[in-house]
Amino acid sequence: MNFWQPKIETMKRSDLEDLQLRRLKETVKRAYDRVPFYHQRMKDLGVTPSDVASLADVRILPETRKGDLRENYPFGLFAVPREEVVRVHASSGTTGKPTVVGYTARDIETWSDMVARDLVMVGCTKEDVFQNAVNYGFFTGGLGIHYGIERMGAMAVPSGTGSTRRQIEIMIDFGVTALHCTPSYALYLAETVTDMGLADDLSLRVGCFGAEPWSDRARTELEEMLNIKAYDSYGLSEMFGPGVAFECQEQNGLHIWEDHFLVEILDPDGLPCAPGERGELVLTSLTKEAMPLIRYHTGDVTFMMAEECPCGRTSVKLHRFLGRADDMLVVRGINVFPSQIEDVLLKIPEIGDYFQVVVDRKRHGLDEISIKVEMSDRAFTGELADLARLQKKVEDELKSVMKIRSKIELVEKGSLPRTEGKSKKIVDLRDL
Ligand code: DLL
Repeated sequence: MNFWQPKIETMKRSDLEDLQLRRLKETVKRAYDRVPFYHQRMKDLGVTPSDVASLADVRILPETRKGDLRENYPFGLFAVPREEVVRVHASSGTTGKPTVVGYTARDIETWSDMVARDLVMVGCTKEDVFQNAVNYGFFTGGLGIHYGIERMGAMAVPSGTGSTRRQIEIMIDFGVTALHCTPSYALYLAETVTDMGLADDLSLRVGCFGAEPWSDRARTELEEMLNIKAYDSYGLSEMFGPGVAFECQEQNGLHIWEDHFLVEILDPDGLPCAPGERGELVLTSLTKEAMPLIRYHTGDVTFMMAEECPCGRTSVKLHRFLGRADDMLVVRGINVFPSQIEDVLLKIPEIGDYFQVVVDRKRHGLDEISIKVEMSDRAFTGELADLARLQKKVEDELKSVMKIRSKIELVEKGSLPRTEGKSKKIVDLRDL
């Protein structure tokens, strides 16, 4: 079996919970003593660090949301003096100020070990040549994975993003065996290498893909096209970055590293969900020094999987992410989730992997959804009657699920924009 920190990864639940409680108390005290924001929030709630006596007491603690990071821009939530912060990352977000996160030297160590755990868990060794094809900047995916690769001893190939053909050349010339990038970029790489007729020249065996949701169908395609096993990787800048939760070789749920995070899944009323019940993932960091966060609402929807994992790791598993709590579009008063649209599209074999939803408000004031959908190669007969039939089929199936009609525009494979980072599946043109 492949373990990086076997003692922690296979720790008895009761020992793990003792460790969590000790670390929770330390974190709460650190936040209370050193971060004015948390001091005030706890004072408002009438709680002090000594009120935390069990893990369940997390529920008496204040909650944190992305807006709190923005309001304390840039360094207001740091719990250490400036000279102890050795790195910052930032996420641009779609509106307003970016959110900034900071790390002490020990935070970087903790994070590197966490990523090393993930990579070893999926079977990587020092023998691997590991290409990291994501942006190396403020985005945590670049340096975060890079440090993990170096930590576990594989050879890091920091290709970053851009010039896809060159990336493929490097992959072949260097004998790259493991790849990390976003799933949308992986699909584009796979398409390009297939078009170049070079798929058989690759030596890839492992793919780690994350930073955005991706479907099981995309997994199957990537595994077939690149001849790899593909693993889901979850993380967020506020909790170090990538590496927070990762699939093991079972490919059935993501182990979340509970020695570093206390996990809650909450329903819309803020009540805890039982295993199997979907809700929002809320995390409390247990080891972060520079910027501890208490009950941080990730906005990501998942559920806890109760069963033990055959891989021997004892940390709880999260189901692959089902979308974002705040991703819901309200169109003509009806709630529409992009993941619902995706579910419908993925079941139609004539449809390819790319779609883009455009919501617009027309002059007469009604919202309209139009969806550009790429066809798969095999569906494109060029016959107009076939196209019209397919268009109607997609429209009807979407209508039955979403309850409102959408306009489908079938487009040729390759015509929607490909991306090197996170893809943008929703374009909302309404001025709301
Ligand atoms: O995306 C960190 C990361 C980098 C994860 C590389 C994995 C690989 P942020 O830019 O702060 O950090 O975005 C975090 O991305 O709250 C989710 O909504 C989404 N996300 C990340 N991983 C997954 C995943 C990085 N595997 C936000 N499945 C998170 C679904 C994901 N959504």
